[in-house]
Formats: sequence, C-alpha cells, structure tokens
Amino acid sequence: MLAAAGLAVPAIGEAQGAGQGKAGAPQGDLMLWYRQPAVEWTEALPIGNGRLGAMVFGGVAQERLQLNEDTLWAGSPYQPAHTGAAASLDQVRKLIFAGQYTDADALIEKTMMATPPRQMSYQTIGDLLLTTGVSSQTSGYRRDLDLDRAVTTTSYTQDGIRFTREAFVSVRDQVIVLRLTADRAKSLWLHGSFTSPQKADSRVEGTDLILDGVNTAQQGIDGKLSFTTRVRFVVEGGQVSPGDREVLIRDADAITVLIAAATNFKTYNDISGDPAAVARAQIEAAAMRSYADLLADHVTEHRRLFRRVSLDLGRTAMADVPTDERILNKTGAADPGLAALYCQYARYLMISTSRPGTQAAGLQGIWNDKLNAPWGGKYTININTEMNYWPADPGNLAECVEPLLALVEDIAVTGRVTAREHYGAGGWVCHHNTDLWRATGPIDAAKFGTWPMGGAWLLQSLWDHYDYGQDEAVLKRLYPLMTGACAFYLDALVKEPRHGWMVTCPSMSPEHTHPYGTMICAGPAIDTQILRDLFDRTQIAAARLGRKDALLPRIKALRAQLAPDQVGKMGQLQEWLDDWDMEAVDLHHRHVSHLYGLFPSYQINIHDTPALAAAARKSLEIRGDQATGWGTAWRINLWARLAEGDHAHSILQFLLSPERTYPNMFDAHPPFQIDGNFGGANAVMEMLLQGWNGNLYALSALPSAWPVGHVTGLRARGGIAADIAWADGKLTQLSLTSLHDQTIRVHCAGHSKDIALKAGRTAVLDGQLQPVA
Ligand code: FUC
Repeated sequence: MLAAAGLAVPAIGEAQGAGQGKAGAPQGDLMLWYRQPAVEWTEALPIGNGRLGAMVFGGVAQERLQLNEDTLWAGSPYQPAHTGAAASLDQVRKLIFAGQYTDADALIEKTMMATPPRQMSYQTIGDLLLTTGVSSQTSGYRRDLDLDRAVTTTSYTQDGIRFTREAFVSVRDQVIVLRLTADRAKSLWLHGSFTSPQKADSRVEGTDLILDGVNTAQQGIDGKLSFTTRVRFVVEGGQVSPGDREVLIRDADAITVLIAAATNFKTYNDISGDPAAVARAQIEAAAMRSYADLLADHVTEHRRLFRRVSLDLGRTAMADVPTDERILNKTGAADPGLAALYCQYARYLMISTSRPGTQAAGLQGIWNDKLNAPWGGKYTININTEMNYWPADPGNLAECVEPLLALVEDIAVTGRVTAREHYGAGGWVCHHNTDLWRATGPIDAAKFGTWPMGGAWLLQSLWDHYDYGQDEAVLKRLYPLMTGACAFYLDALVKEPRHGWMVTCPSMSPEHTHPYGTMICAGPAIDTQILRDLFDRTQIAAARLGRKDALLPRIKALRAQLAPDQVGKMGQLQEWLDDWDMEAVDLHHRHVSHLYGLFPSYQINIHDTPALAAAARKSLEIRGDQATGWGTAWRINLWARLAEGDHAHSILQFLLSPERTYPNMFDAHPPFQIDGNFGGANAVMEMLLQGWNGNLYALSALPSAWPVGHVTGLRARGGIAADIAWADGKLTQLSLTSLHDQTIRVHCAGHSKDIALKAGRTAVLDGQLQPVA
C-alpha cells in the first residue's frame, strides 16, 4: 500500500510532497558515482542553483571547478531587426508560390536576415584551480553526486589520511561552497588560483582571491558585461598566505571555500549593475554562517522540490555498479534502475538550472566551459528550449518554469520590432533562436532562420504549464502574450493559391531540406498545428478570463481557414503542403516537426483521431528510431503517445547507451545538449501517465521491461497529482488528488471509469479502478 502522505498535491512552493522520505528507490540509489576523477568535462559533475553553476572534477592533486554565471553571455544590448526587410516579402511569397524555392531562399538571404545574422553565445567564467598537494599513492577513491542532497563528494586516502571534499551551490546564500576536511589535524594544504579564457585579471584583496573581467564582443556587438568572481577561504587552523594572484593555505584542519560571482546584467536592455558590490555582499553574508548551517539550509531547500517525486522501476545488481560502467553495460544485464536514475537526474538538473529569478535553461543548462559554446549555448526554440521544459510540470517542478515565462514576456516586447520590420505586421514574432539580449530575428542562414513560429511554440509550452497547475495568475500573464502572437498571424498569414488555405509564408519545416534544394516553403504541417493550438487556447483563455477582445472572432474565422493535416501516398502524415516526404533529402532527419501534433501537442492522438495517429506512426517508422540526443528523446515520447511501451523502451535503451549518454549522464547530441536529458526524462513519465481534456491514462505505455514498480507525486493536466503502483505489468493501485473539484475519466488496460475528485482529498483506486478508500 502506498503511504497516505505520498498522495498530497503539493501546492507550489510548499514543503510537503508526495512520497517524501517514504516510498522510492532504496537508499543510495539516487546517486551518480565513480571510482576515478574526471578527466573530460563530460565526466565532471554539475552543481548549480539556477544562476551559479560549477562542474566539479574531483582530481586528487588538483581540484578543478569550472564556473558559470547565467548572465555571462557575449555582447551587450542590441536590436537586430533588419530595417525594411518587409519590402522583399511580396516577391519572396510570389517565388515560393511559383515553386522557385531556391530563388526565394537567395532573396531572403540577401535582404531579410537579422543584423547581425547570428546571436550571442553563453560564456564560461573560467576555472578555479585548487592544488591540494603532491600526488602520492591514494586508495579508496570515490566521487559521487547525491541527487537527494544536491551535494557532490570526493574522498580518498593518502598517506593514511582520509581526505573529503563536499561541494554544492546554495540558493539561500547565492554562493558555491566547497568544504575540504581530513581525518587528521593540520593535514590540508591548498593553493588557489584562477584561469580563464576571458579578458580577465586575478588579484588578491586581503585573503580573498578575485577574478575581474569583461565579456567578449561577437558579431560586431561590443562586449560590455563586466563580471566579478570572489573567493573567500574560511580556514580552520593553519596559515593563509596571500600572493599576487593566488592564495596559499598550509597545515589547516578544514577549509571552506566560498565562491560568489555576478555580472552587471540587470535586464536584456539594462546593464547598470554593480557586480563587485553584489559579490562582496554575498561573500560577507555567507562567511558569517557556519558550514553546517549553509549545508543544512541548502539540503532543505533542494529536498523541498526534489522529494516531491519518487520513482522505482525495479532494482537489479547493476544498481550497485559505478555509473560510468552502468552506461557502458558491457554484460547487457537488465538495469531498469538506470532509467529511473536518468529521470531523477533530469529533475535534479532542472532544479539546479532554472529557478524563479534566474535565466531559463539554454542548450547546456547553465554548464558551459567555452566562450563560443556549440550553437552559442543559446535558446534554440524550434524544439530544444521547449523540450528542456517538458518534464518540469509532470515532474512536479512547476516553479522551475518561471524563467521561461519571463523570457517569453521579454521576447513579446523585442519581437514587436521584428514583426513590424520583417513582416509589416502587428503583434510579436520570434524565429528559431533567442539569446540573453532577447534577439528575435531570422539568423544563421535563410534556410535555418526563416521560421516565424518559435515564439508561438514557446507559448504552447507555457500553456501546458498553466494546464498542469491551473494557476489563474499564470493565465493572466499568458493571455496578452498569446493575443500578441495571434495579432501577428492575423497580419502575416497569406492565402495559398491552390486550396485557398491560410498559411505561413515564408517558413520551413525546421531544418529539413525538401526535394527542391532548400528548406524554405509555405505552410509546413508543424506551423498549422501550432497555430491551431495557439488559436484554440487563446479562445479558452479568453473565456476563462471573461475577455471579449475584438481579435477573438477574427482568429476564430482564421482558424477555420487553416490547412488540414494531410495523409500522403505512403500513408504518412505529410510534413509539407505537398506530398514530398519520400523525396526529402534525409528520410531519417533528426527533426520530426510534423509530429508536433502527436507530441508535445495532443491534437492528434490514438483515442480521438486514430486515422491521423496511424499516419503519424507511419511517419515515425519512416524516420527511424535513432537520431541525435534530443531527436532520440522526441521519438521516445512519440512512441509513448502511441501507447507502444516496448518500442519506446527500446529507443530509451539507445538514449541511455554510451552513444547518447556521457559518463556524467549528460546527453550526447553530440556534443553535450541538455535537451535530451529533459526529453528522455519526460518520456519515462509519459510511459507511466498521460492525460488531457479530462482524461487520464495510467500506465499508458508501460514496457514489459518494467514489470514491477511505483511512482509517487507525478502531475497531470488539470491540477492532478498521481501515485501509481504496479506488479506483473498491471496496475495495483492508483491514487489521485486534485487541486479542485472535478470529475475525470480514468483509463487503464481497457478499463475506463469516471472518478469524482474533491479538492485536496485523495481518491485511491485498485487495479480495476474500483475505489479502495
Ligand atoms: C537545432 C538542431 C541541431 C542542434 C541545434 C542547437 O538547430 O537541428 O541539431 O540541436 O538546434
């Protein structure tokens, strides 16, 4: 039986949570661990508080902390709209409707790209290097990351002395904390210094080690961000000797290293902050507190969020093997616990990379060791940023979505200029990327950037966030963003000549080259699917808020003129207006944009639109199972939506293999991209629970590889929390708690039943969906 305490719907921000301290994997299973230090960056362990991040290497002779602060990006405030770009629009549209796609591409490239035609990169601060002594023989080395405490620990024995280091990043105190201890007095020796690829200088003030720097220019946009990192060594016993650019500590009993970092960034158009004052104040405040207090407050705050979900998919002997060896899995032994660990790791990463008041999670979350990160480490919004947030609400981490909402509130402002200059349209638009400075124009190349749907897709992620939590305050913030996007499409959609459908033009099916030499086209399926969701949900929002805005009947009329989803000659869901799918350049392309309607949307699903679901399935079969990290993760979610648990599981096995998972369990695109971690975690949850429009599907795509297990604290659309237990592949108990009174239809293994839920009261059902209590 599940414990009743595990059934509460935790109100956002409350400490109690489902399954807290009760059910769940056996002690110690929420652990990544290794028998050797990290050499490569993708072996180091990530810690973070949403704003500050560090990659901890755990070297014996030298500890390396690679540092990040989430507002340290290249450049400075800029507005890249291409003045007058809209002058080419008529001609571009004519060329596209005449089938002269490459000519349209060339004209866009020449006259319509953003200026500059690329965005700014997220950047590293540099490394704090802590040399700890001569590398003599060590034994008993162990390095781990405890997901339940959000603490990474390194320990080893040298010359008969046991050395231990613990590191974490505190939300309350806004500092990175590293504590070094030894089990014999006066054994600690430490030499601290900085290294950085930035234009930065280190110095010592008192005994604080400081790195001051300025970010770099990119694409002709000056680097105007200044940043400071201040390190305080709180030493117990021993002596501290400051040097010019380093600090030396000898014969200490224990050392607590406190690291603060800040930039002058305030908002995307204001960089008047004082990083030196901020970092100094944070260090002074943290240094007043004991290590025990810093740690206790950190663990409490982390557990407040992390312990809302427990997940047990079954345990085998593989659970006792070091994490890197589990990923290699040379014996091929069953390891269902690895999927559970992957899911919980993503929840850990979410808590560590995206919190109210911080920047949203980019392509690498907050962890990046470069000045020019792969794809700039930006917000790529033709799948990647959306995927980042898929598991937040199902995984009971609603507040982690706040930075995404704040980001969209910004681009809904900057995107107005882009709408006007690039389309002569009202409202706002954002193309396939944005950055810290909230750039919204088409970038990289015409064939990659000409996609006016990025902002509208982000709005659907935020709608899901609202749908899970049913928080009216969120709806009120969303509504003007949605009507602003609708206003853009009212002006920017055009009539396609053959059928008279209203379509986007120019656009593309993200990054997939069609048979006519470019990606540029009119009205790809994904655009229409996103528009359907945007228009329908705007009407729902207006009704719930009692709004009667003049644009509502206009979007209703426009909605009726959108193209339908079409089934092509192979029985597949058509990716484009024309049946080009089988002549496309890359049949196995990583993007599966036209399947947006099946997942993350549910406008196509096996229950309500079985014919379109079958067509989507055909498209999936043609695309194949293997892709980049996020491409693989998307496929797993899609197969889960088709209720094909074993197929989904077989792709999940590929995602968890060394081809797609680094030793530190970061997702390999390759290179590292965090979207695959988040998408893969969401797929695990989709296999256990799905639901929309008043329906809930329990064990929706349970694979035969997970015959026994349970989960507590999952969330479903409609303000519902669910605990599920199963054995022999069959439901044994389902407990549902709703935020408000409602009747939902619950489905499981052929049974369906209407269940009346009372706000805050838990309904417990047995395997046949009969009420137990
Ligand atoms: C999209 C993808 C690439 C990569 C990049 C960040 O452009 O097509 O695979 O993930 O985003």
